Amino acid sequence: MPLKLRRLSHALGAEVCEVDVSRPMSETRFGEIYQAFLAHGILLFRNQDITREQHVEFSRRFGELDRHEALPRDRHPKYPEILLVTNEPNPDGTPSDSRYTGRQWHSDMSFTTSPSLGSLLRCFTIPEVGGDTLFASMYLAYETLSDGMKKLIADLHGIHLSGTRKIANATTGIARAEEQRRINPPVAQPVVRVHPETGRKALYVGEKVKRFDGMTEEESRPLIDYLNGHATRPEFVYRHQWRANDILVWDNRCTMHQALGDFDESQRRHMERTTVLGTPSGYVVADA
Ligand SMILES: O=C(O)CCC(=O)C(=O)O
Repeated sequence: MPLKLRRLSHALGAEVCEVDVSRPMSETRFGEIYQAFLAHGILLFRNQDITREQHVEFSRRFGELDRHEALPRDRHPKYPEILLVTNEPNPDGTPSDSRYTGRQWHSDMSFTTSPSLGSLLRCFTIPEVGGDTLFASMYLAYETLSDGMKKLIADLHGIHLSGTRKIANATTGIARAEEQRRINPPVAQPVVRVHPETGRKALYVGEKVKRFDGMTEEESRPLIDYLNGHATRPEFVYRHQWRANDILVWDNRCTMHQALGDFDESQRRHMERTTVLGTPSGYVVADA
């Protein structure tokens, strides 16, 4: 039976219907899923009531998994391949470190020299309303730029910082951001990346970019803001409304995403992510 897909938006995304990711899957069937992943940028699997072991096992089909050495605070205590994105307080009652993860446009692990190929986020608990995630097609973002702009940005490198996030509570957020920057020095990434598998060019920016290498922050800011604003125009974006047991897989090489904080923070939102390692990209810079 051919793989059943339902497109999620004009720009990107498809739901894979009638597949249980915890069941044994042939190479042929996984090959079809992987081709759909390359074609659509994000894939949604609904109703996946699976164990953490099954989440990790299915993720490994996409490639070697990150053990999240760069984000030690957010790792699951028993499963280093799983990263927590949760507002459930810690066992000692202190607020979770990861409760504001992803509240800015980004592509996972862009602040390292091996940025992620893809991520698989599983939804456990979602607030009554809100807590959606936005995804943008960075292929469309690049392809719709003028020839002049494409020429201007062709050789630019953006300096990506870890731990730059919009935070409601400055106290815990600042300590965390400082620790993350100690572990992850700034990394310059090409502003235009060629997708290693599809060969298509994609814009590679986001809100972690502080400036362009060789330019001041003041000089860089207007162009960074322009590119981020252009990339996240509504016509390039899919907004995902989560249900418990959704698994969403995204290709970090041609999409970026942002978790929205538009929900009642007294309600629980608990997600768990695996991160597939990508190919080397970018270089460390001494000074951001
Ligand atoms: O919680 C979400 O919706 C997205 C989390 C996120 O941005 C990430 O895992 O990189």
